[in-house]
Amino acid sequence: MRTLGRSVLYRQLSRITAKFTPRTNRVCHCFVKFLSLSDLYPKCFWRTNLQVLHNFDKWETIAPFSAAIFPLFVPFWAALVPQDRNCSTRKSSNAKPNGHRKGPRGNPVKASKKIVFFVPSFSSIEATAPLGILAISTPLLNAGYEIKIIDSTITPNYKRRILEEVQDALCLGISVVTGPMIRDTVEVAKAVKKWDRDFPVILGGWHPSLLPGQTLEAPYVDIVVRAQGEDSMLEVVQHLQGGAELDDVLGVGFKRDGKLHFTPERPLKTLDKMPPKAYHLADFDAYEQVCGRRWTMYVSSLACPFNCSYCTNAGVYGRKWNALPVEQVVEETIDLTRRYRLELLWMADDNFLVDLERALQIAEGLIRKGGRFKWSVQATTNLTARLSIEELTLLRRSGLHQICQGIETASPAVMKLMNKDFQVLGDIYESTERCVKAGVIPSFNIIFGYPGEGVKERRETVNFMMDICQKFPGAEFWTNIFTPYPGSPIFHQAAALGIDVPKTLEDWVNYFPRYTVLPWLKGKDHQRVQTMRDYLRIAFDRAPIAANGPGRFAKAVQHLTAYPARLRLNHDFYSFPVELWLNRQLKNIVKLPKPSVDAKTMGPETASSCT
Ligand code: B12
Ligand code: SF4
Repeated sequence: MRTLGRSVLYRQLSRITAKFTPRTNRVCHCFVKFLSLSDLYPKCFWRTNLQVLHNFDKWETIAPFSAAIFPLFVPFWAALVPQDRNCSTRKSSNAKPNGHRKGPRGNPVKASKKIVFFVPSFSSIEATAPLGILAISTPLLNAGYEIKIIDSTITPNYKRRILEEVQDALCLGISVVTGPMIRDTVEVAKAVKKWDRDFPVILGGWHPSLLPGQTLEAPYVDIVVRAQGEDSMLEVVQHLQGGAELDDVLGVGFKRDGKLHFTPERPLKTLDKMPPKAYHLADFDAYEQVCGRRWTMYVSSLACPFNCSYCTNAGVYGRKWNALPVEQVVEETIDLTRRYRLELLWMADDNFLVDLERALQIAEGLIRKGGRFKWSVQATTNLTARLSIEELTLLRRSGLHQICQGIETASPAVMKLMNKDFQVLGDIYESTERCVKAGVIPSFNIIFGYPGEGVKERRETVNFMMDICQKFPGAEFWTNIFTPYPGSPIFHQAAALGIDVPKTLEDWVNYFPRYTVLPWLKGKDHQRVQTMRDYLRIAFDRAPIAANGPGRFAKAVQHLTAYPARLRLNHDFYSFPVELWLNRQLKNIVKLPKPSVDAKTMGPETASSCT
């Protein structure tokens, strides 16, 4: 019998023998192992027989006797279950055995009400609860399902834990973003399929939403859920349980007769129509241990009215900005932070300041109701620039401590190419000054290597960064290398730009903006930009969410190296990077926590996807 058959067998066997004494249990296991290794009978045979045995409650009494005579009855039993002869240990069939429920490939699945979710680790120690999974869990819980979440960020033996948890579950759901998260996803999905190839594996989140076809092509993926998953996931599991086909579930893809099928898109729902997220499922103590800070994300508004050419947002949310009512945001955030003793809320809104009035009312509400937590938002530079010093002070009083803004470039030419001409550099200076005065950290993101960015344009950006940081101490910058994400407007040009676009789900593992190598930014040029980014990292202070960052000693040395780093950046000189070497040595002495998926193990040379 194949490994697959054996695993099904053991699963059934453990259920039957759960109530036995350990000794009888061991004897039964050895006996069945012996028979199964002899490869005498197909999987379906074992499954049917064991199901019969499962319903027999005097098993304990007759076990030793039946063990002895069991082989004699085997052929007769087999004859009694002719309908199951259709199934094979080698290839799944679409025949629906009488009385059995049907999985995505037409195979029988269990009637369990347990759903297992896997969250592959983000390449970051900014660890907290996975909002996507908490969002889709609420409708499932309301419908009586049991949820088990395994997040590899906080679960050391996550693969083993998943294999244990799926034993009595209906399906496994995985949440995936393009990039290193796919590595754990593939590993886990393959392991589950090795255990039982008929066990349904469902992928949802940004990557499957943007590339549903390619994701579903992977042999270890049965179903993909596109975009918002709250309603789709509930319908999928209900269909799996009822043995129904998924054709009438909107927004999903599935396999039938070896072919991929996709249902029409599910219309997007506005945020106020969505149920609250099941935060109570999150193990905040465990996240705090990894991250050093007790925090979570909260979504108060959805989508963004802009359409920057490198961004995937419009591809999923279609620029239809919508938001929760002010009172709901105030009540929920205060309740959330009190209930779970959280010190920080990170608004995962794509552009929090679209409705300025609303933002100010939230601040007033938090002050009035006694909110005692820090919060931070993401917003475009032009919308941040609308805030007066009084308004920023009000926001600060309510706990707002940081506004993250995607400048991405300070070159007007590249800004145009990025479809970001709503951004005015002069305004950024003024709003940064006001932020710093009001005590709100202005935090900026930069993308290097955008198509059309040459040495001159890159220099414009670095000069701008240096200027801002020197004029307004406290302002911070985070940099990345351009990575064309599927679903973004620029992605259509990727092939024409010479980018070798990944062809399979697994190929996307190394797609990561910290290391991307581009046809126009490779070899020595790429190395130079990476070294420059390293100097930008140590030249000015920045505060990551994770408090488990460098200790005081490491920070002191960083301050010592900051001055030479700024000199280098001002003069565009990066040879003999001794300060970086010093920093690295320090990191080896002062051990920092590491995420379980560490993209830093990928050198640029392995980031083949964009070369
Ligand atoms: C918070 C966040 C982060 C945090 C995550 C913190 C944490 N511990 O979770 C941090 C800062 C670490 C982060 C890092 C990165 N991020 Co990010 N991040 C986000 C952000 C702003 C919010 C995500 C969120 O929680 N949303 C709220 C929940 C409710 O929505 P959701 O996750 O989309 O889930 C819904 C559906 O997708 C679906 N769903 C989700 N999972 C599942 C699973 C199943 C089984 C099913 C059925 C459905 C389903 O149902 C949910 C409810 O409707 C999004 C932008 C956005 N608007 O979503 C970007 C976003 C996800 N990030 C993105 C990127 C690119 C990155 C980075 C590469 C950035 C970088 N420069 O390093 C890294 C990737 C790191 C990695 N994974 O390897 C892109 C992803 C694009 C893509 N193609 O995948 C996004 C979309 C931003 C953008 N517009 O481009 N990110
Ligand atoms: S990058 Fe930011 S501003 Fe631009 S479309 Fe995406 S979310 Fe909106």
